[in-house]
Amino acid sequence: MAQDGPEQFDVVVIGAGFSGLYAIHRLRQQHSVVCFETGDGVGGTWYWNRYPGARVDIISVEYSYGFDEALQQEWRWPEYFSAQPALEEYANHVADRFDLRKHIRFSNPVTRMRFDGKTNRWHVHTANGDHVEARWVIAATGALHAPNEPAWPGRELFQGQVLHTTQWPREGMDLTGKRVALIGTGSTGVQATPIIAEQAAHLHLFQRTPAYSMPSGNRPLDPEFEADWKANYAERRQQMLQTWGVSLIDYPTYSALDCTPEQQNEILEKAWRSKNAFQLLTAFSDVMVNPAANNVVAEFARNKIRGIVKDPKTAELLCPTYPIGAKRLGNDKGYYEAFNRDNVTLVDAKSAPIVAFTAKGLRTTEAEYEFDVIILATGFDAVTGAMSRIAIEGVDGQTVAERWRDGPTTYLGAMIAGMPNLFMIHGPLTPAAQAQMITAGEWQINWTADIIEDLESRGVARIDTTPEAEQWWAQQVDAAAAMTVHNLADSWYNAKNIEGKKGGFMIYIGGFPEYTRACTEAVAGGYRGFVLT
Ligand code: N01
Repeated sequence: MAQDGPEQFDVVVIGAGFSGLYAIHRLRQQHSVVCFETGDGVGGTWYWNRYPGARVDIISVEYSYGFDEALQQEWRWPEYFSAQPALEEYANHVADRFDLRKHIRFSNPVTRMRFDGKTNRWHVHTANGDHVEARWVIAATGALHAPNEPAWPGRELFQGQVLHTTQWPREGMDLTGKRVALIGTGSTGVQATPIIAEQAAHLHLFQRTPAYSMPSGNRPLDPEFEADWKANYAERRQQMLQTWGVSLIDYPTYSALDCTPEQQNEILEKAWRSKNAFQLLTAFSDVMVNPAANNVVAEFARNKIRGIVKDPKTAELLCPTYPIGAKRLGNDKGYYEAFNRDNVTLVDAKSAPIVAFTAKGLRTTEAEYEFDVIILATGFDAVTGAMSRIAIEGVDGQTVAERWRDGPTTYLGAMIAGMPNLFMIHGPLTPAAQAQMITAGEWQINWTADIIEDLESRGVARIDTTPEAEQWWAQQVDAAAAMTVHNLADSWYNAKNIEGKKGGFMIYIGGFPEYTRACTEAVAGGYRGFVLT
């Protein structure tokens, strides 16, 4: 029978990444749920990012769901740091195991949404022409989803292939014998470089800002280590939530400046070899908050680069001058070593920026280069991009993109004033990628679902927040960022990775316990900062 008007649901979930999948699972216990996903499969970040070398930098036993004891006991991770295929396989397993696919409409991105203030329901429209109405929307759209592709002229002229790292073909790409340009030296470029270098006839890596990176130390998962985790999983998950980044790495209490140079070096050598991605940043208590302490670690890392890279000029060009950790620390398997190969050339795209695509390759202010393939590892319109690119219209007709023109405003990273009943997971001004995202996402989804269930039990149809609450939260976010070295570099953390993008610090870095305390206290304090009607 033909249906009149929009389909009715209690909840729309946007995105079937790791957070979206758990949101479906949690919410559908008491609600009708539909999820719209842009891709044709589940996994979000780990669906899109299949470039060579894509791998997580958090140990697999942590970077996984904790909501189901049987799942975490039965699942076997092959390696300490999971590669993209293992993470995508896990997402697919979870979708099947918990029968989530029936709620998901694939290849069907949400294009626009409008809140109807009379019915207190969202009208959600998609690319395939779906129109649904729901009381609640959970946007699990991903902090690193919308690609940043520099708008150099002439892309249509280029006779070879050009692609962003999120557009890597599922069947892979054979780069054997190809002249390849890789642009960008963030975590993505750092991971892809050594693998592409092995395949390509020649790789030119275009570097605008050098990267700090340390060896990932990936290895097959030790069965004893795995058994120990599985025997203590529930307790460890709780402990993780009590740590700054939702990860059980060592957090020492001593300052770098209280150690002799010999002690500093010994500690840093141990951290370098620790096989734990972030151990350099937590080698001392003050690496991220004291520029002098930071410089001890930064100089150690620069000396590692000078020690690995044989050509002194290339080594110096690879040495960053900003504080280590201010931009995301890379995690690699042979990044610096790749520059010792004859078929790898580092191009300084800072002193001679890329200005155009040409029929045969790229032009910088200084030279022309010929390529068969150009790979853009140029990152993301991070944190805000995925939401701003959907036309989301709130109570006063203003869209999210308009509201965020000068930077994102949110309360607790979860709600936007004037956009009632819309909750974001890993939204702007949450800890996002500074916390281990699967466990942090589960926490945020549970907090959100508890709110929805509580409001429904009390007959409350609408929850909103206020500009004052947003302002208060912005102050907390800025104060936390100001205590660190993060603003001493331009990055996606502070919206300075894209020319013209506005905004202050995009994520809350006061630590996950502080974040959850603020969220929990707001609700316990009578929904402080929210407006219920
Ligand atoms: O993106 P990025 P990413 N001309 O923004 C350069 C997570 N992640 O995809 O630094 C020339 O960090 C840009 O230069 P600059 C992780 O959270 C995790 O690498 O702006 N170059 C930069 O070098 C990470 O932080 C993992 O001067 C241009 C690069 O492109 C986040 O994702 C792995 C340019 C972009 O670096 C994003 O990482 C991968 C231009 N016009 C990603 N525009 C792991 O878990 C940009 N660039 C290990």
